Amino acid sequence: MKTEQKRIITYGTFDMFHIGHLNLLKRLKSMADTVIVAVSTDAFNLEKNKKTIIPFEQRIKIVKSVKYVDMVIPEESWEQKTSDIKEYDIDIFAIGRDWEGKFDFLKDYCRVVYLERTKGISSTEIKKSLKSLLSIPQEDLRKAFDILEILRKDLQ
Ligand code: C2G
Repeated sequence: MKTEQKRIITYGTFDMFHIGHLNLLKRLKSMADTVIVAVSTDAFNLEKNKKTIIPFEQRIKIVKSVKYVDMVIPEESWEQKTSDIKEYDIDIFAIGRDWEGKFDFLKDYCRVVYLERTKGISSTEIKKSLKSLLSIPQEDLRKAFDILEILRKDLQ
């Protein structure tokens, strides 16, 4: 007998897509038949006080292309979760443990699961390491490029 098709939803910014995001989406696919991902719009990220590098149109395309994802929708507000769960007939709401307890009110509508995050990687960490490059003195950067130029010529 065919078991009922389970549908799961998650929400997130998914900026600078990395292995932490991929692990989460893979985990969702192991928990349900249909995986729906609501990707935060740039406007909603402003509301979340979250600065992003990659614009929404690109972030949602990247998430949609992940083989574990069946459908993507925009996340435009904090309030949309309840109506999304009803509209898309969701069985499980899942999100990383960094949100532990924040969405327990959704238990009235579906199962709520908080998943382990992947250690050692986050969009914030990536942005911090990119920013640290800016602290390298111009002179040192110039020397580095000069060396690279020499190496390039040698390799030709
Ligand atoms: N994540 C993870 N491991 C990491 C980094 C992120 O499992 N190393 C998970 C987060 O826990 C989240 C998802 O990947 O479930 C997306 O992470 P973010 O883009 O940082 O999502 P966030 O900005 O927290 O948005 O309404 C909910 C919010 O929109 C969640």
